[in-house]
Amino acid sequence: MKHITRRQFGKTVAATAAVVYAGAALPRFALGDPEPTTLHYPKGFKWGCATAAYQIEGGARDDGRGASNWDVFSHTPGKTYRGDTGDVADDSYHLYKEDVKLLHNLGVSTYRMSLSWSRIFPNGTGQPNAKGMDYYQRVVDELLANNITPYITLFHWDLPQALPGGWQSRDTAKAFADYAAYATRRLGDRVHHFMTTNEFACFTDLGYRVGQFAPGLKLPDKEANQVRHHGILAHGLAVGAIRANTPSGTEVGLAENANVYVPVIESREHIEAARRATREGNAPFLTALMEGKYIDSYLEQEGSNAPKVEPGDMKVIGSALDFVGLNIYTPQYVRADGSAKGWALEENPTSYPHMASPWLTIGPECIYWGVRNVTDLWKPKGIYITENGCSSDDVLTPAGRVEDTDRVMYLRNHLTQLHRVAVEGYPIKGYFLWSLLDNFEWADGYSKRFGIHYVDFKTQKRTPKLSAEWYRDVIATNAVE
Ligand code: GBH
Repeated sequence: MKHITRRQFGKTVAATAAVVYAGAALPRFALGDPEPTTLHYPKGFKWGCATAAYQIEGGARDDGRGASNWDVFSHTPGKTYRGDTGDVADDSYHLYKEDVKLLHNLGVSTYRMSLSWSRIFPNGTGQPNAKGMDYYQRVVDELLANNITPYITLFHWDLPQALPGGWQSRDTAKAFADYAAYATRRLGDRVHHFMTTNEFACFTDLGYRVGQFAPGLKLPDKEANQVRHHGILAHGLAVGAIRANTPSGTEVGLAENANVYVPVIESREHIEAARRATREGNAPFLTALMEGKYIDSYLEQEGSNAPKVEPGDMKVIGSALDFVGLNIYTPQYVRADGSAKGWALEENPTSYPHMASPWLTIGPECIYWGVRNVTDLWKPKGIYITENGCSSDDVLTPAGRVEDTDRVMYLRNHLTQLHRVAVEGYPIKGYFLWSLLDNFEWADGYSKRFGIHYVDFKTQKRTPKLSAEWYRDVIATNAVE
């Protein structure tokens, strides 16, 4: 793909410069730093791709799968773009071997996928459905046969519809732990990395307070805060359930879209402001997990709407983790101010650039500061970027190509910041690109494409985009040129 590497290019420039300017003092770059800009990642760095069950599987009624809240929500008129649903999606339920082949061709060492809870427990609790579990055994075996290590998320938003009250009920947290126990016991001989939940704010606040995601409720603050509490309690209970049902050495974490606070200027005061913002701005979720408590500023802010906590809850919620997974897409800029709080959010100007999804503003430093703030505050044993990627207005040309130059630009810049944080010694272990292939983008239906493989949703044909070619090179060289 490349005709001349930067290394060769650098040598050529240096040789030419030496002839023309022999004897003169030259700027360092002209003398040919052997690899001026090649960014090498640590040895053994894990490169992967991420997906989620409801977004790719389809097969919504196959082999005894029960309905999830997202089946119901997406089939409710007006909830998703043009009424799109995950009934078929990428049909990965039937085409999973093809998808593992895509992963193999990329050369990834890891793959992050999720399980559909209602495939395994059609009613959320009670009798498991053997055929549902069998499907995941097949997928895992196919991955392992291709030397790809599975990282499994137990809950990526598709909640069994049969559970009364959904996340409004504390019993759902217990049901989740039972499901986690069963699924990880069945997979634990072959799978050694599990994530409990994906993005608390999305399945709690967006589902129950804002109403934009399933189940589409707009509850008052007190009830919505209780939903949040049940979400993090479910995580904590599942950590214990997984540990009790898998061999020692199994790694347990989660995938969380913590708000990433980037200092407006990298000066000491703004860096300090961003660190404080990270702790306070993530108080209901990541901070509660890392510290095993709701911090004072959150309790004060919520006052009488604060969640009801039962004895022992916070200890469970604060269960030790083997790694923290961060889903990182966008930055929030923060500056130090004179207030008692010490920080304030900066608003972006209207000219601030974004990708195809309007919310997806571009600020590659979010990768660096996301990892750094979380490490500086809580020193987790390991961190993964469990999602990073973007939507583009991809077009399949008649020649069968997708030239997603903007996605390559987005990814290259984010990986540059990933390199920066790795060489500074932060405990970053791996990176999962969202996503392997175009898929059901929740409320946006099929209108937003996040894949590095283009999917024709009529024929289910997968076509690697330019970004897939580019990512394959990154993985092969363990470097960004
Ligand atoms: C992730 O969420 C999800 O884990 C993944 O399933 C999803 O496909 C991927 O990102 C891409 O979106 O419409 O302005 O109200 C990332 C966090 C939270 C970002 C919800 C979009 C809606 C913003 N997402 N948010 S808006």
